[in-house]
Amino acid sequence: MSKPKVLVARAIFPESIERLAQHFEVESNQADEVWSKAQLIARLQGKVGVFTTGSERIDAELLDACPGLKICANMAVGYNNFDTDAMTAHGVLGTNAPDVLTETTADFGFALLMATARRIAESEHFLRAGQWQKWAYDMFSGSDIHGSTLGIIGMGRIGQGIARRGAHGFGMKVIYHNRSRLDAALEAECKASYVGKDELLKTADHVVLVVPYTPASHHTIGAAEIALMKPTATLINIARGGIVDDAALAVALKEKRIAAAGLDVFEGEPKVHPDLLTVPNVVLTPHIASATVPTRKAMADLAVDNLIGYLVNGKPLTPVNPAVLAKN
Ligand code: 8YV
Repeated sequence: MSKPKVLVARAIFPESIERLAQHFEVESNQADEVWSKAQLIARLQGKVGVFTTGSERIDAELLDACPGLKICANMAVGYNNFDTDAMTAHGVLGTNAPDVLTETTADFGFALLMATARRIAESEHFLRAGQWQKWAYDMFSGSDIHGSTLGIIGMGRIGQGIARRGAHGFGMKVIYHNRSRLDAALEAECKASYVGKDELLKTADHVVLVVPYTPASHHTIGAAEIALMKPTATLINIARGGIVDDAALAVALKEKRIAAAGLDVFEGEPKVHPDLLTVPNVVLTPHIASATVPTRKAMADLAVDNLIGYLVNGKPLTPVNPAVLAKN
């Protein structure tokens, strides 16, 4: 009997493909070509499953053109590349990769915060450019992390990880804003207090964004929100492009309305707003918050486990639209 066919849309660990090949006929993209939607649709013909990253958009147009598709397994915790309503309507399951990246991503959020507040990237560029001629009392003075107020917008698993690092490791006062308040035990463990969004923006020395992207969270931070922040504040976005209005942020950084920003995600990435590339007080990284070898392997493993779990055993591990399972 021939094996069911799956597509791996981007280059991935060879061992992930080997695991899939034990159960499926696999078409992969180890050349890591960036396929257009039409190319993705063409490759999906005859496939029952697809291994996606956050880059492939799965929407009604694609689903209409791929009637045999049963599951899209994302190697990402975020799944704003999925139109989950359309997927559910088409009976296509989506899965994501939660938990396995929480601590790695929280580490990175903290690293980006420290690099931004202590002007590490900016000063390193200065040194490399041969501009360091003498020491000066005010050279690259930044803002303190220890003892400062950390404001976290989006208090899911990664937000909680950042809160723990700030409160327990650096003696920070942690405030947070979230769609729903954490239960008292979790608040106590994270040493975090719930506040309204405006209060958080007004009082935090460092604001870290960790909210999922949805139409409702689009431009959570724009010019009006930046205007509430302290002129000495830093802003960190490890959530998704589109959570921050990048054009408004570039203006605010240029005019020093806030001290600095650290961005791992961008509106329309991999393109970056040109004005962000010219302001010195921003640290820019190419969407690498989850990028350690063990974590990326764990994320890939979970996506593979979801494909095998659903297509072979009928039991996906981390479905994002479980209504599809109820229908079957
Ligand atoms: C991924 C991420 O590396 O998991 C997420 O939501 O943003 C990153 O960890 C990226 O989406 C590529 O799949």
